[in-house]
Amino acid sequence: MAFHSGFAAIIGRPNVGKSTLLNRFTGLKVSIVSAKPQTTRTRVQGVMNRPGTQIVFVDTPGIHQPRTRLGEFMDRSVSEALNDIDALLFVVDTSHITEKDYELAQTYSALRCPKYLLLNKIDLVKAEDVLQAIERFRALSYDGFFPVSAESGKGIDALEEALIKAMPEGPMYYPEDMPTDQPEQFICSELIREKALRHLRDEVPHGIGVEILRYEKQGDLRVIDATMYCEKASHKSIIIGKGGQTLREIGSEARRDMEKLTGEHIHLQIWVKVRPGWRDNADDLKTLGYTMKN
Ligand SMILES: Nc1nc2c(ncn2[C@@H]2O[C@H](COP(=O)(O)OP(=O)(O)OP(=O)(O)O)[C@@H](O)[C@H]2O)c(=O)[nH]1
Ligand SMILES: [Mg+2]
Repeated sequence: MAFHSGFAAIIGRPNVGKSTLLNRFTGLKVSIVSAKPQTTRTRVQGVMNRPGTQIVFVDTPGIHQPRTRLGEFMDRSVSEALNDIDALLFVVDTSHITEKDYELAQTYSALRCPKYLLLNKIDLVKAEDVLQAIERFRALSYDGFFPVSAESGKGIDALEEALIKAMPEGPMYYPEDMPTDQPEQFICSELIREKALRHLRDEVPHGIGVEILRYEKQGDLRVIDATMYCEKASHKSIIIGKGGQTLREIGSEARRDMEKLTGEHIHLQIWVKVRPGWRDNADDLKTLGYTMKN
């Protein structure tokens, strides 16, 4: 029997659960998740293998009005993710649907590929609210409306079945043992940013960028040295915290996740540096990997 495969882009406003969904399909944490908007900054691919089918899911940054060059890069990452796709997953947070969701859902309904509207976070709302939400979107030209919970997995099977049916004949894009296009080292830098997003408030975590300076195997140990950039001296002291407490917590949580990811023992050291305006500096963006690869 012929093999079926394709690319499915996951798009939507910030914080609706796109990365959580990608990780669920991949069965592995390849994209970081946080309760703060604009967590994802780049395109991240996660692969799902089923007998006779491979689907490459493409996680994207939340669609927002860019205010910095980093924001513009994020915006471009979304547009580029829509090139040559075989399916579109437009995601909304059912517990918090806004006018912008309708506007975007309408815009993307013009794309010419199978399109699915996902009502995520249904664990947070009543069943009747889900039905009401579907009714409001139903006039738009989507091929299916799926109530799901990316977090609990509810509704995911039905969605998966529809997607598998929609995939055209095609090659295996990734070997079966390769769940993502992201290098392990990049995921490690992202894990540091994820913990920073979780521990820090207001604008501090959004101004953070992480660069890995050393990623080295030494006997049984992997030694990782990372620099965390922030935008102001006052942010640096917040990140470090009283007696170094906050940075220590960020570091040890990141290290635990890195060990889970790599199966290795890890020695992690993080330095914090102030680099004003890096989100608008082309060289800094390049250093941190926020440039288009093609
Ligand atoms: N209750 C509930 N929370 C969810 C669900 N899916 C995601 N979340 C939470 O929603 C928040 C945002 O999730 P992400 O996956 O980071 O959202 P995102 O759309 O990738 O966000 P950006 O990368 O900022 O655009 C996190 O706190 C998740 O744990 C869900 O099905 N139910
Ligand atoms: Mg995300």
